[in-house]
Amino acid sequence: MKAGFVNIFGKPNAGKSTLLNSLMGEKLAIVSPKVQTTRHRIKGFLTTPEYQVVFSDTPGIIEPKYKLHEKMMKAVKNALEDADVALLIYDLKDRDLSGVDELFQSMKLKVPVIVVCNKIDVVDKETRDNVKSFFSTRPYVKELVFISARQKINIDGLLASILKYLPEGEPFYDADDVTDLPMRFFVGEIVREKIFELFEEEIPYHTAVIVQEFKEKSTLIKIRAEIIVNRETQKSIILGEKGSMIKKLGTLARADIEKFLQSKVFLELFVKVKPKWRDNEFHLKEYGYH
Ligand SMILES: Nc1nc2c(ncn2[C@@H]2O[C@H](COP(=O)(O)OP(=O)(O)OP(=O)(O)O)[C@@H](O)[C@H]2O)c(=O)[nH]1
Ligand SMILES: [Mg+2]
Repeated sequence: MKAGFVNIFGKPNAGKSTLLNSLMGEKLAIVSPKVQTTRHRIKGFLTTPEYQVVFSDTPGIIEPKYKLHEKMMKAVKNALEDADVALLIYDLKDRDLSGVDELFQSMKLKVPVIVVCNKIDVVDKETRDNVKSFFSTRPYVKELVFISARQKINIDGLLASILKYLPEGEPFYDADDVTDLPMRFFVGEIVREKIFELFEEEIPYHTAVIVQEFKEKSTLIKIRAEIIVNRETQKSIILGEKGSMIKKLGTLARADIEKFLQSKVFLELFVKVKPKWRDNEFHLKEYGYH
């Protein structure tokens, strides 16, 4: 039996969460075209009779500007420390190849590194060949794999490479478990994903979501979630004219939550203003950023 931690790292928007979902064959992590979507380390357990891979999606690596960012980078650091295999994701659309290379080197990984070049579906052969010859000369790269996380191209090839480096060992988690995070975490994330979808500019970055109530009734699950924002103006944007936006948000979120929980859901959303929550140790803790 093989078992180990395979942790996914990279710059924001590289496709880490999309990759976690493709490897798992189900949607665990939220995805958006904007940077800094993921704020927590999210584990997914892929178990067969031969192996258990504990995948971890992590926030994109950034220079922290708020305490929230510091917490996010702490999650990355923790994942750096317990990895058995590291997947370093490079977005083939990212022109700053040497910057990415510097970042990857600075991580000083002592475990096998697989550089995963993502978004193969949107670049030409010349770009691919250039990237290939570039990474082939880098001493920290054990293996180089080209994929499309979104189009699910070469995910099996990547998994085969991962299994080569996965250590022998007993499973860490129950074969029936897919993750160690509670349902209410994923519910909050789905609401956050819809906020990324519906609102422009800074709104998603000033927002946190906490699920205050999660009650399984006989025919449905009753969920009450709070959307935290920094300012009154942001609250009124989220509410929209006569509550039109929050209604839209609730409809979109509920559809996905029902799919995820495979149950009917009654979803109540509230908006609360907590000035400067992103720099407030107490609030961050309250919203799950430990
Ligand atoms: N064309 C293309 N787009 C992709 C691919 N994989 C991911 N994307 C898109 O890239 C964007 C970012 O994807 P995410 O999975 O959220 O990226 P991430 O690395 O988790 O981003 P952060 O959580 O912000 O660090 C989304 O719009 C995805 O749909 C791919 O293989 N091809
Ligand atoms: Mg992500």
